[in-house]
Amino acid sequence: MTTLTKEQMYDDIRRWKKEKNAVILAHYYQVGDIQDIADYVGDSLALAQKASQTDADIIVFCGVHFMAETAKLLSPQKKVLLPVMEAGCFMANMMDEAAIKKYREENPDTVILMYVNSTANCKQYADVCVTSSNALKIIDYYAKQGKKMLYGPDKNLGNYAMHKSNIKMDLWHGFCGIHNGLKPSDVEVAKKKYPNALFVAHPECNLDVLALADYVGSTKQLIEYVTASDAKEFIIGTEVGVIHEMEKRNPGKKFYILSDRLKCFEMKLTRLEDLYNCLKDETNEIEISKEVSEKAVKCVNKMLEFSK
Ligand code: CIZ
Ligand code: SF4
Repeated sequence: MTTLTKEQMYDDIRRWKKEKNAVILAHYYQVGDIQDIADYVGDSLALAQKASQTDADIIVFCGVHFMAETAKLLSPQKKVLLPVMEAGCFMANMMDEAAIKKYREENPDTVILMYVNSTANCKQYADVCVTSSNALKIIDYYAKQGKKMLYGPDKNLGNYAMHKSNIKMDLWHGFCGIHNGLKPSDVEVAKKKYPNALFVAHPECNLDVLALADYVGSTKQLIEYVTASDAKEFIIGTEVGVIHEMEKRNPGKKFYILSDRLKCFEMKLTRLEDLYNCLKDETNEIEISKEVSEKAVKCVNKMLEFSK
């Protein structure tokens, strides 16, 4: 247990970053104190791009395990540290390596589109990776080629893409426990309470919730939407951490979280103290075998080609 104040921890972190040539990447779902000291805050696509471009020797990834793994896939020669090793992702854990391997073997001609929220072990069997920021574009590309497709593990984003683009894909039956738990009645209650607010939602929510949204998008897209909008109040249908960046960019606008349940326990495991200790001691290094890494990185690179 450290008894340092936040500012004292920030001072040490800044000093170590310079001394060690380290960079701190943080996801929008992290607590505000971590977002505020990070070099880059973003969604998993932007953070993967940063990880592939940085010339730092150490990347401290404040997020969940699959995100740090993605950074390691793109920078195998760098030390990638995850402050809390147990911080996983409910959805990523819903795809089992043996099951996707079997699907690959039985469906050699199907394009496997793998949501970035998946383990490196599973990514080995994918043709292309996608995030919520680029999923529609990449799915559309393969649909236009008349390819048979599997999308997973998130059935909700898959259903949303099929609904938007009028295409068919096989879907894995994974979901995010936090977004999937939202109900249209939650939206109706919030809209009554805040009648002037627009409702924005993440595509990891069910279609019946998305049908009530004024705008659907990834965290980055939601942040950009509320910033560009003339409206002054918003009901937020994604993990509560995004509100930190929304408020920073939009003083004067009001943001209401749709439900108190929109808190990712895994993302919130990481406290400033964990980042502090991790950078100080250089602990919790992500390791991926060369064999897995060489296969899994291909689908991530393929995605980055689409995102240039
Ligand atoms: O892709 C990401 O970073 C996630 C998990 C959500 C989002 O929409 O940004
Ligand atoms: Fe995974 Fe859901 Fe947490 Fe995102 S919010 S990291 S999908 S459990």
